[in-house]
Amino acid sequence: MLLSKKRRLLNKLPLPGTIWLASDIHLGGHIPETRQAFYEFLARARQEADTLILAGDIFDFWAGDDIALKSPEPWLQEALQHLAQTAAHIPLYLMHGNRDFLLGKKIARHLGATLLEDTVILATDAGLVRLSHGDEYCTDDLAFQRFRKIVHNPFIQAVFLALPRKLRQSIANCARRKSQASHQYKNDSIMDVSAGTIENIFRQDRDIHTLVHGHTHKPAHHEIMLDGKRCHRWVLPDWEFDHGPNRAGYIEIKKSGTFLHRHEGTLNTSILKNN
Ligand code: LP5
Ligand code: MN
Repeated sequence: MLLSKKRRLLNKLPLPGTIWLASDIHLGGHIPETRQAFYEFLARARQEADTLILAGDIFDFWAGDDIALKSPEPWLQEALQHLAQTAAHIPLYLMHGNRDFLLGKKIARHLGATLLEDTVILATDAGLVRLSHGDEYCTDDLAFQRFRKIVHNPFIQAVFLALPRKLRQSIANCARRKSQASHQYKNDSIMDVSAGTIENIFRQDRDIHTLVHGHTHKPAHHEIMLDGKRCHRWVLPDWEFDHGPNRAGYIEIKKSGTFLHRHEGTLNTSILKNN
């Protein structure tokens, strides 16, 4: 009984039609080519999708809605305009990532978008899909989970958001530098999702056969048999057109199935899982 009650507590979002999901674009002032590629993606989504969900790490970091609403840098102003234009055409949903967990209701309202909880169950034409950014699944990365617990504390967030804008941006930049530095000494495997955590998610809820998440920058479709249940884990691609080989992509969910569309270098590939 607890389980079904827990499931009922998870936000269930009925989304008929064609859903496009993307994450880990890490929009910032330093990546003009990536921004342009993303704006072209948004224009296609407005034409071809019924709903667009941006599942976290949309921005390189987010230090408060007030910065975007009162005095955005030109690149951010432009990005917000493209997002608002998209939300004016199709329902746009935003989810927190580990970079932009401070995205608030004010900016969502300003864009005409809806801010989702950190985990949501999508009721789609292809069945139920559990969606989250994915950083919470990286449970082997104890330093990150400690950091995450601290910065998700409402009091800590309130104190941070009350700081002057410049100080918040310095702290965020410092956090970004420390994070990048910490990757040097972290084993790649602990920066991926924990297999045990993923299995527990599927075991906890018999109705969930499909997980979608981003964060790990390891786009793929994983299929696992668990207690006789065929389970699918889809990982969203990250986006990069300014440093190194181009990469991007999105997941499309519709009646005919789930598709992982990837752009890598000059290659475009799609993986399809029929329902
Ligand atoms: O983000 P990425 O891909 O580099 O790595 C992530 C994890 N790192 C993070 C940290 C973010 O990058 C920081 C983004 C800016 C946040 C803005 C607000 C900051 C303050 C808010 C207060 C309410 O998420 C990384 C994982 C990796 O994914 C893979 O999963 O390993 O985890 C870490 O790097 C955690 C580090 O091990 C320890 C924390 C470093 C940050 C310390 C911040 C100190 C603040 C500075 C004060 C002057
Ligand atoms: Mn992330």
